[in-house]
Amino acid sequence: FLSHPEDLGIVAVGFSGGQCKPGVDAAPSALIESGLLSQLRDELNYKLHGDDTVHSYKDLVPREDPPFRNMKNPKAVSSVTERLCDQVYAHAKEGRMVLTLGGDHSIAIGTVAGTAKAVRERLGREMAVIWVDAHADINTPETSGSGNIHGMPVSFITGLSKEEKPEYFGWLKSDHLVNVRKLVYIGLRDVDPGEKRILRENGIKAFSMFDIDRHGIGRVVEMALAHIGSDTPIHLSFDVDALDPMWAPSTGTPVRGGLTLREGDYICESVHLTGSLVAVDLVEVNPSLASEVELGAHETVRAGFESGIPNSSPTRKTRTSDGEGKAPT
Ligand code: 4U7
Ligand code: MN
Ligand code: MN
Ligand code: MN
Repeated sequence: FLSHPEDLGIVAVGFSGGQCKPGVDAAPSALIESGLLSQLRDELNYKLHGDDTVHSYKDLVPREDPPFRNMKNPKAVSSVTERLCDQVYAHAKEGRMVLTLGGDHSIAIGTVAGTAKAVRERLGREMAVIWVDAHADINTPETSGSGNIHGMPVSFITGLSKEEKPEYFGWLKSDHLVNVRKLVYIGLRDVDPGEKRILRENGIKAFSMFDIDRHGIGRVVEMALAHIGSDTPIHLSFDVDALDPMWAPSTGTPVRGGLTLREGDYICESVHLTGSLVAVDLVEVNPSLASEVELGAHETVRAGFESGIPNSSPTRKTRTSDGEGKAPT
């Protein structure tokens, strides 16, 4: 589905307004300083598009932003995601894969909206979303107990949450949305009661940690891809808290009993191998939350990329620096 598979649009989003803990806005710089972009460029031979600057969108954050329908920072999150949607759309419209570095998970409202619209226009198709996360992020403003919008993005991008007012996500139109039948979760283990009801009532496909224990990651990914159907463009939204805190402790809402580092990598590698991947989000890395585990931030930043972007395309050189990272066979 990519007209330029060797091209990668990079969007670095230093935004944390979808939740209350500072620090997640520093993740893109931490990832970039650790060498993510140079690895993509020099080892995986991608041609990178987009400036290396991290966008903070400060000009879009209003002084006054009182809760609206129980949402915290609603105007800020709405206008940041609206701008982000345009940035992602511009890359995707050119037929490039898009990699967005968050930021908290509210930013996926913008990234998914941008790719969904570009995929419709460029290919005349509906896109699928694979949401890898400990959480379902499908609260509506009304079911949310926290009011944090990073727990709501899926409800907005599927149209389950609707709002007319343009400054409160009313900018989302039908061509930005994804069908609930084209949504699949992997890694769930902390789902709110209201979210469980939404998943059930809409028949949404979800593979929890229980399913991974039962079937193994290989079979779960196979079933997830079968549900989406072959020949469907895929947007992968990866919340680092899907990984067990052992591998990714520096995140705002860690939940024990998560994916191993290899299981997380395996998901990314398998999805990439389909050849249908059009966009990836990497979100919820918070380098400042590292007090308990001395090396937590470093480990979490590393987990975000060192083997997370698979080197599985036959057109790319295999990684040689450490003898690892060969394409899966
Ligand atoms: B994340 C939560 F109540 N469900 O809505 C909520 F448990 O992007 C957590 O997955 C949301 O990290 C977590 O606030 C959002 C809570
Ligand atoms: Mn999460
Ligand atoms: Mn999330
Ligand atoms: Mn989180």
